[in-house]
Amino acid sequence: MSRPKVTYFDFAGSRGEEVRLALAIAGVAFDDDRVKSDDLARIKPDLPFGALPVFEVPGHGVFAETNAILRLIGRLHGLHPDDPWEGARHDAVLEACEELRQRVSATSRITDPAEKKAARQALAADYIPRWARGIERQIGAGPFVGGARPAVADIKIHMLAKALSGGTYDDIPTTVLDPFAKLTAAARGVASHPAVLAWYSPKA
Ligand SMILES: N[C@@H](CCC(=O)N[C@@H](CS)C(=O)NCC(=O)O)C(=O)O
Repeated sequence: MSRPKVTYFDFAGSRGEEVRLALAIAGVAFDDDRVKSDDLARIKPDLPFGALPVFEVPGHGVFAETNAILRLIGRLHGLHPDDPWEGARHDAVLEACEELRQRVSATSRITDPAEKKAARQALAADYIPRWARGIERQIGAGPFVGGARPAVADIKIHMLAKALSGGTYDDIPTTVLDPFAKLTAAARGVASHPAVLAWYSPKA
């Protein structure tokens, strides 16, 4: 059977990497199509919504919008709840993570350095801790949103935590998530998942 394909930029972060990690944890072999930023203008008109990532499944078409792709992979491979009520709880985490990403990314487009710094400091003082408290309220006994097993919602939490704690954004302290033990445990649980460790281990 032909393999699905993920198309995204060539770096280990953000939306495309969430999709790659979901497939890695699901144990699904896929074509990892990495495009250069310069290629985007050429392929953009053919993308469902003009942006990446996209997920192509032979016989089913090309899917866009990261959270929709994550839910699809999650439902197919036991990484998103079948139960509609529990699914809606996980959906809220996916959407809250995407909102955080959009708010933080928006600061990268601010050209005035002082204004950018102030915007990021404001996020670190208010919005990010509020977001983190909300995420923590969705993690019960843990370590993951749904309990013992990771879901696509946890992959999303991991990717945001990796960006914030990894110093991707100047003026957002890398310690901003440290007070949130449940959130950081979920993120660590994904980072230390055997399939994720294998994904990042040098390929022969
Ligand atoms: N809502 C979309 C946003 C997709 C998006 O903005 N992707 C970025 C890369 S992370 C992109 O393709 N940017 C280039 C562009 O929009 O021209 C999703 O969640 O997938």
